[in-house]
Amino acid sequence: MIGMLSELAQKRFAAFHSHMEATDPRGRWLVLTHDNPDPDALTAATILAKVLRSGFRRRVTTAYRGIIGRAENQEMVRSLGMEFSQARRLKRESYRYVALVDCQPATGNNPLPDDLAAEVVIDHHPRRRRTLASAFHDLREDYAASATIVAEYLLAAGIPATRREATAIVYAIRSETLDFSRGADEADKRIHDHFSARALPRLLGRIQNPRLPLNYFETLREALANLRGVDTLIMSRLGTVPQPDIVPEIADLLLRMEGRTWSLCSGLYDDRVYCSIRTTNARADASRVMRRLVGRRGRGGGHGMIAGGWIPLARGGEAAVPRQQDRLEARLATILRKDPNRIAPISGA
Ligand SMILES: [Mn+2]
Repeated sequence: MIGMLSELAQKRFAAFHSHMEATDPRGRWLVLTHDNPDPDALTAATILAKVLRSGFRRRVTTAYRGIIGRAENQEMVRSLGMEFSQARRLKRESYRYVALVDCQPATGNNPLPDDLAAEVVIDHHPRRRRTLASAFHDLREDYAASATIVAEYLLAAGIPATRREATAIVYAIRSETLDFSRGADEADKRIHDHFSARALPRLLGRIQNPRLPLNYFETLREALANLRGVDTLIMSRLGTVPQPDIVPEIADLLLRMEGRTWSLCSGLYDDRVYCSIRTTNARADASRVMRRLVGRRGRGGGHGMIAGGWIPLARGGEAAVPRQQDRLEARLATILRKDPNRIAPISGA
């Protein structure tokens, strides 16, 4: 098992191990994901909790803020028996240590207050300066999934995974890489293949093809009715969405259109206009594009070919959203050096 870990992975786990030895064994741990967690975040938290419990005998609670929106993700939590609390129902004082997975401190996308330091940060997004203030951080930008990092901890610690945990790891890596169609590291492939043998195919099938609510189809119809584009950029916009994860899902779908290399989708949820961008360009920095797009009033991040973010809903409420979306779309066109005046509706007719 250890043989399949790179030197880097072994070194990082050794560092994690000695860091853990220096923490108080009686201290309770709170493991937090990013808001509206995706399969990678849910799996990374679940597996890190397992490592802390089985490898270090710690008491651990896993939690998130927001909602688990996609039917796939709800099915994953249900069929794999993942246990998560709502962060807002917990008292911060009950926990001695906080670990962040698949996100970093002071980015606005997780429940850790900006003035509190995390004990442990494990992530694969580009490093933020504030993360360096946390006692231990393991950031691997080359990895496609945070789940891969913690799965390596599991192997390094010699802790066997249950078949459900193996299923979670496999699904996290597949969904984060869109079945390996976008950037994965050798480590992601090795971990995926290793745990595949123990994954439960029927549960995996159920998670990948869950039943979908009517509002999913209604949102899809709205997205298809609002297609706009210029050159290789394709965009769509939604009004109020039933759950925010539909926005990146539509951005993924739009990028599959022939001849398009960038996509944008936006939609309103809870006083925020969420936006997602995707690109087929493996050398692009979608995260930087997103941060320029949302500007100082919004928050955004990502890695390589995918990024997400939001801007606050403007005064005027829901009625103001189309104008905000006009501005977002024009701005993205400009950032990508396309003429915003040439943005036009797209139809197959
Ligand atoms: Mn991730």
